[in-house]
Amino acid sequence: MTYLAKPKLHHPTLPKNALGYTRRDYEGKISTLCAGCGHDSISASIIQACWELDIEPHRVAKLSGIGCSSKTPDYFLGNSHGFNSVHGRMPSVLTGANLANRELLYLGVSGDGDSASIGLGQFAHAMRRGVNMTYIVENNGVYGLTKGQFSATADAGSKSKRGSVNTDTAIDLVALALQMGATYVARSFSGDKEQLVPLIKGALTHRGAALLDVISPCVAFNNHAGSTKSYDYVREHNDAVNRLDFMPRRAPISADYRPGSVIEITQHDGSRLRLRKLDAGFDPGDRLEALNHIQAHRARGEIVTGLLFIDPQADDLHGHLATVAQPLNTLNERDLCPGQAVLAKINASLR
Ligand SMILES: Cc1ncc(C[n+]2csc(CCOP(=O)(O)OP(=O)(O)O)c2C)c(N)n1
Ligand code: SF4
Ligand SMILES: [Mg+2]
Repeated sequence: MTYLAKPKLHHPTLPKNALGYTRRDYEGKISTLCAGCGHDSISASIIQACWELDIEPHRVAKLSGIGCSSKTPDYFLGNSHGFNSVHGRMPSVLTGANLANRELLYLGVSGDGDSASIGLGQFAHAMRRGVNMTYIVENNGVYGLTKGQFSATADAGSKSKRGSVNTDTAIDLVALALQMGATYVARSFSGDKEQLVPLIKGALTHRGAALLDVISPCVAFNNHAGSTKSYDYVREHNDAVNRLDFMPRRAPISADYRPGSVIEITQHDGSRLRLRKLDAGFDPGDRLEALNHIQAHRARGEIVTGLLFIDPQADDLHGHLATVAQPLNTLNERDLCPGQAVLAKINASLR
């Protein structure tokens, strides 16, 4: 039950991060999702990533839409800002909040129904505008909360629990984000924490629109034979192009990587992403190659995971619009309302 608070007491020897917080300080309420739901594993990875990055919880704004996936922000970062919006409308609420205050870290959490069905337009526009955010889609191919109807990311030919076959073409949110200009695009699997945690860390430190599409099996409605979003199917068809290691700004450089199998990427904040290449020919700096690669593998029923595209020096919506750096609620009345003369000048410039 959501009203059940977790006990505050924890073992005194739990490891602490640089801020003196334990992992438990990044948890939320007790989850009410089905036991085994992939979404709970994603929440655990978000908690791990934020704890390891020494993020101050009050600097995070977590926003979501509607669905089992969109309920999850209640189960992590209980000391952060949160806004549970309307179905499919998280991206516009996040965009507005981000424009009002760029000093927070924006974490959008959504589902495949929330983002690829009712919210598809909002999803596309947030990506093309370059909103500085980490946008996580917990993708199970169904509307879990409303009892398992196919969502728009369900593969054509895949079967529902009752055996009906999906005849519609699937929307691939990774491909769409790449086309819309997102500057950090990755796919992962809820059951692969080793891959997912560093991908979340890379996204949280990226400036610009970062999309993480995480295949997250729904054990109640989409974990059977014939589903392409089940634990078994994803484990058997997962083709990882690379493995990411995240190094914060001042971490010492260790030399335990074979030259030629590693690419090192420095982001604008000085953090470094070290990519161990599993597919020697794959270049995450090439948007077109990423698109071709995922489409070619998709045709063979394979799910490509890893960091698929990154522009480490990308700019964001604030840079594009040259907005004021200060949060709007800290501006004084004179700045917010500069008076008739300024308004007349603006109006004249538009005539
Ligand atoms: C405007 C509106 N339309 C429809 C619904 C019903 N509804 C609630 S959740 C949901 C789909 C959720 O699917 P998804 O985003 O994939 O989340 P999941 O539960 O699978 O994690 C729908 C259609 C709603 N709440 N609001
Ligand atoms: S119905 Fe599916 S998506 Fe919702 S909590 Fe249960 S397993 Fe997770
Ligand atoms: Mg879903």
